[in-house]
Amino acid sequence: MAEPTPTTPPPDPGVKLGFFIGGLVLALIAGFALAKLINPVSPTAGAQTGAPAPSGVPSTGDGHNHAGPAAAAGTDVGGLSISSTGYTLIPGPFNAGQLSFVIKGPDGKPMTKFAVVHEKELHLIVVRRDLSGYQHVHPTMAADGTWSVPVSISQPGMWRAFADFTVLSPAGAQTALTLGYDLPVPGDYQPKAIAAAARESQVDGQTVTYEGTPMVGATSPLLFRVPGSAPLEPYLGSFGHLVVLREGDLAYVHVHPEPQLVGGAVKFWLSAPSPGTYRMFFDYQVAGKVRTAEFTLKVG
Ligand SMILES: [Cu+2]
Repeated sequence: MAEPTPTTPPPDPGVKLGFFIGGLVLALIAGFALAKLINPVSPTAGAQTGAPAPSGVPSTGDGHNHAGPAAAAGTDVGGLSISSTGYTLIPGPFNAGQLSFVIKGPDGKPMTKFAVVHEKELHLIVVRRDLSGYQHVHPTMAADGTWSVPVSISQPGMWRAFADFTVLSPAGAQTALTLGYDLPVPGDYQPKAIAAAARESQVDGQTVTYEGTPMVGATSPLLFRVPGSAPLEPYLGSFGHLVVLREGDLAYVHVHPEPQLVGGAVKFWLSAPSPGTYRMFFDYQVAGKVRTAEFTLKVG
């Protein structure tokens, strides 16, 4: 397969809300490829604040804009902090099978209004600090703003949870955030070495590949394929979701998806925030089953 050629820039992130078409992608989440509807504002600790969505604009499948690819280069990470732009994640009880938290707003009260992004109000990524044990789950919120979800955290070590969401202020303003916090699991921690960099990954008997060469300071396309499998299916409003975490500090790198398959591949746009080693987690669905392919990526 040919390397993707010259990088067509992603859609202009400065596009105004009124020009949004479902799935138009702008400059996540999230690390994960969450589409969120917001104005272009320089990211601060992974935060984006924007105006309320005009009525009639669907709240799912909208572009997710973490400032422009160029403007964001080198800075577009989240998840390093438990608090950002007035919003703070307050961890609740945690054990190996369940975790919970609330998101408090600037007034100190739990937030209860969240925008639906990629079909969910909040996406939670859990991974051990050695980048093993990746899980992508969707907590449910109680009426008082307490989020909770079953997780499978049985291996000892320090784990990290990333809550990726867009909160709605009482006035309707949207703030997209990724807040991260640690989950200590007692026991004899034997960190796993990160796998060597590779463009191919095996999951459940399926081979998953990617093309593209992410760089620092430029936004580059990444195309993921599952050759030989049944066609990729939409999952949470997109043909795939990509979470990219930086080894060393687990910065959550925002990735920007294209809404449609491109030549059978799921296409993302990624600007590496720095040189270093990254672990990419590609969630995709084939024949009704969601799997995650993992890749180590080295950026020089
Ligand atoms: Cu999710």
